Amino acid sequence: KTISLIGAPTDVGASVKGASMGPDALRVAGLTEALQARQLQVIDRGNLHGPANPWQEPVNGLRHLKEAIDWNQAVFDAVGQALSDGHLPMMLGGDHCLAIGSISAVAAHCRQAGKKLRVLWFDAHADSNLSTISPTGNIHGMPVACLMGHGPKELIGYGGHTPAMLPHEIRQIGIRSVDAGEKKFIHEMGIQVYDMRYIDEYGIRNAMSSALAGVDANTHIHVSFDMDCLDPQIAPGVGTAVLGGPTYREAQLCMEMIADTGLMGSLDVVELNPALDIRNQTAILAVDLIESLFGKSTLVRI
Ligand code: DIR
Ligand code: MN
Ligand code: MN
Ligand code: MN
Repeated sequence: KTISLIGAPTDVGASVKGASMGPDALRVAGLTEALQARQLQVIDRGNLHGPANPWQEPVNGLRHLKEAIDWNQAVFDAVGQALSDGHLPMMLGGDHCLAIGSISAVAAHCRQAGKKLRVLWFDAHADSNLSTISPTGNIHGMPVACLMGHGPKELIGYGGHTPAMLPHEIRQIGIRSVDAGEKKFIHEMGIQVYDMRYIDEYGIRNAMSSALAGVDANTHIHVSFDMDCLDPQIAPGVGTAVLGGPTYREAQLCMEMIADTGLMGSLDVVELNPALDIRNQTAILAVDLIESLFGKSTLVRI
């Protein structure tokens, strides 16, 4: 399998500056070389282009809507192209609003190929806001709602199919910051969330085996990895850090359990903010976890 790296250097969906530098920080941390060392073919497509960040206040509850639409269109096209080339797209963010375009493309691909979709959404946040309930107007807090058809019409119609994703197709892991309106939305939609309390009580292994339950040979797993999922002690380079995330070992086990399925078909790595990082350690950690996601393990286990 060939991996297509697609850089999406923007922070239009956020209100903290710096996630736009994420793709290059991952390259500097040796992403391509680490994958090649695992005998994987890598094509680095470079960075997509899109509008600059105008740094404006939200309008009707949405910050930078026009810019987010254009960036997501670029991501949708590039991820769709990689999938139709038979490659595994790895979208390097950029902020998490870009998962709208990325997962819309993956969902379209799954519909066409007759595959089941399972999205594993690693995040400290639920990203299920609506313009009417969001405390910030930041679109990186809204991709899950948009993918389920709740959002501005331009953000919910990529590929001409709304909703792109159904609630039963996603599992959220590591969640610990949910706004009041999001809580209601998640409950009403019936989204399965393995929040930090679940992980504390049942352990990361149970959370992951439950999140992976029901996947089979005909399932396409998409991993949407927000770097702020991780505990800020190990991943300080993010714009909206929240205390109390998974440890290094817990994150490794998540990656290894996904790798064991052999079903991952696409990946987002988002919200890395090099401006807030310490000597690129969060990017280096991301590369380390991505190696595990692609099968690096301490021992031969099978
Ligand atoms: C908050 C923070 N729930 C919002 N969301 C973030 O602005 O909607 N998502 N940081 O990644
Ligand atoms: Mn997120
Ligand atoms: Mn987040
Ligand atoms: Mn109920």
